[in-house]
Amino acid sequence: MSAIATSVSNGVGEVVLDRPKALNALDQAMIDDMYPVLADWADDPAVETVLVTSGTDRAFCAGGDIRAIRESALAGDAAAITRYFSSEYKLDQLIANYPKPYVALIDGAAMGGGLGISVHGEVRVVTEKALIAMPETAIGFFPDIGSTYFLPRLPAGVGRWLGLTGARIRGTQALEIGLATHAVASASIGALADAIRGGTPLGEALSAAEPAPAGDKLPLRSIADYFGGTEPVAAVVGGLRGGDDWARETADLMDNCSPTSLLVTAELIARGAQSTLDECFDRELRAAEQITATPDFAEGVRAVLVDKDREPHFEPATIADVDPAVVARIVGA
Ligand code: QUE
Repeated sequence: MSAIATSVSNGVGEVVLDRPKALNALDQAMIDDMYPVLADWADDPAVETVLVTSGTDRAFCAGGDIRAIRESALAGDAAAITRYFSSEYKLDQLIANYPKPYVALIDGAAMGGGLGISVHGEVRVVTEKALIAMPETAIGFFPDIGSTYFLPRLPAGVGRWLGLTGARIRGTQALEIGLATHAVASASIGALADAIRGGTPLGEALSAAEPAPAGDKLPLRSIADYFGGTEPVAAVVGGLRGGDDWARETADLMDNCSPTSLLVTAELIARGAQSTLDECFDRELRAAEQITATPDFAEGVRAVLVDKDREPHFEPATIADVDPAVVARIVGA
């Protein structure tokens, strides 16, 4: 076994994510180990409920193994990249179609690939310490893991806002928009996990948990005003620049992102609104293969995760200079 631990007791199959030094970022071995276990449990009468937890209080799962993907890209190993994303998306699809209650307990960061193994499940429990985001535009990638299906189905503009800006939201805010199904106090998440492990019926265990303290609500009105339409990305940024403090801070977030990623993301979310989940995963796989071969991906991962200088030099550097043919090639037919 890799960085996951699995067990079955009292009708509950549990997966513990345990790669603390990498904030549980999903590597190829974790995906390869997790898939067959979940596939077995789907047909195993001894398993009534699946529980996914983190072995560290530092994170639920920070994302995919983006560093390794960058290494594969720099080495020209396209097959390794295809293997990674196709196995990751296959795992997400298994969870989306899971025949039993699939419960994720999120008490820390859940971003990118971490949302792929939680948001598609039936029950997503967060705490006030949960930090949720799709931050890929900052690394020259795009929101994947089936998010091009669920982002356009969130309340007005919220999906475009999350996907374009990489904004981080809290657990209670994720509940507000339906990404989470329950919000419980971080102090009681251990007791909730123990109750579920002990075979307490899920509904009963959830009702007994202390609710998460209320936090700031999302600025849903502003999000809808700026992101709720179908304007091109350049027009969204222009509108934000002429707006209030929140709007200008939001524009600043987008300034740190790859312009190519921003345009690819807007197009994938627009197409995802009209597609099935399976179509979204297929489109994302082709786009992931294409975009990881571009210099912006290697540069974005370098700036955010390798050198951590957070000063990526994206090319082209402005939205206006991105060739629409390049976006069309990445997004596909
Ligand atoms: C965008 C991403 C990821 C990210 C940051 C982004 C991502 C990812 C990680 C990450 C963070 C800390 C770690 C680690 C990985 O950060 O996918 O191993 O220790 O995995 O802006 O997509």
